[in-house]
Amino acid sequence: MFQLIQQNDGLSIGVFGIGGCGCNTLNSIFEQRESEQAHLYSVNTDKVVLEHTQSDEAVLIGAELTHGYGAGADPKVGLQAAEESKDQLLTLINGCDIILCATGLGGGTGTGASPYIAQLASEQNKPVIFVATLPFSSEGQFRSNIAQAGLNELKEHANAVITLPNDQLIEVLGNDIGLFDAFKHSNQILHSLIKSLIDMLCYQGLINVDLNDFAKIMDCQGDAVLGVGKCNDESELTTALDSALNNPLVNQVDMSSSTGVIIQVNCKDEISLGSYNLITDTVRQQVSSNALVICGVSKIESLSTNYELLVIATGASSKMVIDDLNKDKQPEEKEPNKAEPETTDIFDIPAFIRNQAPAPCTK
Ligand SMILES: Nc1nc2c(ncn2[C@@H]2O[C@H](COP(=O)(O)OP(=O)(O)OP(=O)(O)O)[C@@H](O)[C@H]2O)c(=O)[nH]1
Ligand SMILES: [Mg+2]
Repeated sequence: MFQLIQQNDGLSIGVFGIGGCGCNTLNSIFEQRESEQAHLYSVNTDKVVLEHTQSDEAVLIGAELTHGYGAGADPKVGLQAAEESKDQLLTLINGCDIILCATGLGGGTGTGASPYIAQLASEQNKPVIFVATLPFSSEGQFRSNIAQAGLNELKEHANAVITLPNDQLIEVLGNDIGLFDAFKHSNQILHSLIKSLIDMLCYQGLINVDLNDFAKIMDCQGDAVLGVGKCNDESELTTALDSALNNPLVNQVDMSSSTGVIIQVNCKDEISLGSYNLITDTVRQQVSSNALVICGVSKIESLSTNYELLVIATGASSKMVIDDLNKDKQPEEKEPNKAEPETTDIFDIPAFIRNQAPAPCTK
């Protein structure tokens, strides 16, 4: 059980990007960061990636073990690297009230270091939430197995693990979208989940969800659902709620067994009592009748849309496991979302692909 904290005024949120994917996500969070209460920490065995990641503090883990050259898709090396840098990680963890992490499972650093970081955080009684990608089937069974083992371990230590299977990027965005644009899209989702959590915890609400409420919900054992929906018109709130609960890029979890839920409504101006009740009732009906339901409402003038809904449900059982994702699937014929063409910087290229090219040798 977490220690109770009086108020969220001085709340400090540590956002850790672990491994190549986690660092990519951090870059997008850094560019759009609004809250000074969120501190961004990039954690990697790969020195070059760290040098190109925007964060408040870069932590090169396992410098003696890997000499800054990555964990070579070996989670054991990722774990040993994190163990080597335990003191530095603990100092950062102890400076935070809550830990939010982004990582990609299937490589060495993210898969090996993440469960260890989650364990360190939970030993310090800090709530710790992960958003993690699962590898494409096309990356092979080896990475898939690594990811599954890492996910199981991560679930043992983290309060909540939200997974985004990369395969679902193909299903949703279509086969024709460029790989880098697909990753950007996925990183944007990782980012928006983390940003909504930060907003909920940092802005003083009219009806406030604070760290104590949050910790109570995070204490529920089991799988977690976390979704964000946005809209401009009050009449679209139910559609926004639906997209929060059914984001096709996020692994689906059966909410009917959830035992704890937070529903956070952020609005630029105001929300009618009727709409507020409709949202809370709709969510309440989808979870266990005994579930603890906590609702919050905040007025945030800087929102990008008029309304933003965040739903976190914990204590549920997962419908889908990674093996299901690796079965042969025929992607539905869908009009791929045409992403805006954007220039691609070398460091927009996911590290696990980039690393297949010879590394610049600085030794
Ligand atoms: N959605 C998304 N997935 C990514 C991205 N980068 C990597 N991945 C996925 O994450 C998995 C792990 O890759 P990395 O994060 O580069 O690996 P790492 O944790 O740095 O591990 P090592 O490089 O082996 O030390 C890959 O197999 C990909 O499936 C990204 O930017 N977005
Ligand atoms: Mg890497």
